[in-house]
Amino acid sequence: MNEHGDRAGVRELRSLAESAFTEANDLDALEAARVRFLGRKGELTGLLRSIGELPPEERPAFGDLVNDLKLEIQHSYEKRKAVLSAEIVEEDYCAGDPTLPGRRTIHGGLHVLHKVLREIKSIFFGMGYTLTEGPDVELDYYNFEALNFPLDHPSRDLQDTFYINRDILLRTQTSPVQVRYMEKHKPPLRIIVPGRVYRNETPDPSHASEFLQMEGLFVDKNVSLADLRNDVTFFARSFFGPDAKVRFRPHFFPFTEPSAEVDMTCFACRGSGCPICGRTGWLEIMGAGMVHPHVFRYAGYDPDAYTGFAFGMGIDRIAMLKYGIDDIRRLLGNDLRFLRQFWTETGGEAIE
Ligand code: 2NL
Repeated sequence: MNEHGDRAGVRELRSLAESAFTEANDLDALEAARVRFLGRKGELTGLLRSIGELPPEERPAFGDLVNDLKLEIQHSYEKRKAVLSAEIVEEDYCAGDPTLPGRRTIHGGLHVLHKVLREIKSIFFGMGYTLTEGPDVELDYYNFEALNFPLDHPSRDLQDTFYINRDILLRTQTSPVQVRYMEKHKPPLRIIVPGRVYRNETPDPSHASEFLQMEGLFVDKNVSLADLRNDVTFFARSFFGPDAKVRFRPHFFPFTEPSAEVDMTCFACRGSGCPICGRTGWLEIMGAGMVHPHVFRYAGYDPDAYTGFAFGMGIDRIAMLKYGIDDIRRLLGNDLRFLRQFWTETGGEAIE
């Protein structure tokens, strides 16, 4: 053991161990090599025991050297073990017939509502809109007052709105997010606001107590109804097809003036009339209008300096139109037999 007492001995032991591990061709041989070098009665232990033969002042340095050596040998052992174990796994794989088809795994897909929302968002991103979101639980102030709803407006009624207390409610539309955004940002702005909204209605095929809405808001100097028409038409053609025509029907919302409901030529019959469009040739796709000056004042904008348009659409409704779904409650039901119909053939897309 005397030759182990110097640095040359340490180096020699390391290369001996390394070649022993490399030469081990299976886990049993490797284990034998491990016992030989790292075992309780192995070479390393012998080396440590020889510390007694050294003069006391050399012992600490020698101890450090042997400990480092032990770590290195352990490391090369672990490396070789990983290699040999992986080979075993590979052998197992090849034991079967590699030409057999793999087992099908069951995995999810994107919900049809999210697929539709994703497509709509990307169309508006292409037009330069950015996205913003806000709370589902809102103040009455942002949901109604700042949007120019009169105090006695019917939608403020308990019948239509889920109130948490006198001042707090579940938002009935995503517009309160735009009011909050205008308070913090100066024009020009171009935003879309998707989110869940809640209405205390008796559910039926076209009404649910919650649904997805997406609103848009564009504010700058000299924004006009023609700009609104342009963006809405571009959206309809991108989403439903290049032949879509768009028309505005006069309507009333407290937060826009003038206001309109927006129809598009039926994508199924191209306007000639069919069961999908109720034989009118037209489908309603959203509500829209020019932002009411009162709403600008509430948000801190000067209505003499700026104009803007806004629109709002029910994502559920758009999804129902595009995919021929006849009951909005299907979209909340999570019935996989129903939802699977809208996954892609490969079994769906990855979930965001
Ligand atoms: C609909 C109609 C609409 C808006 C939403 C809006 C927001 C602000 C100011 C003015 Cl901050 N207007 N939003 C405007 C017109 C229609 O939604 O039928 N949604 C499902």
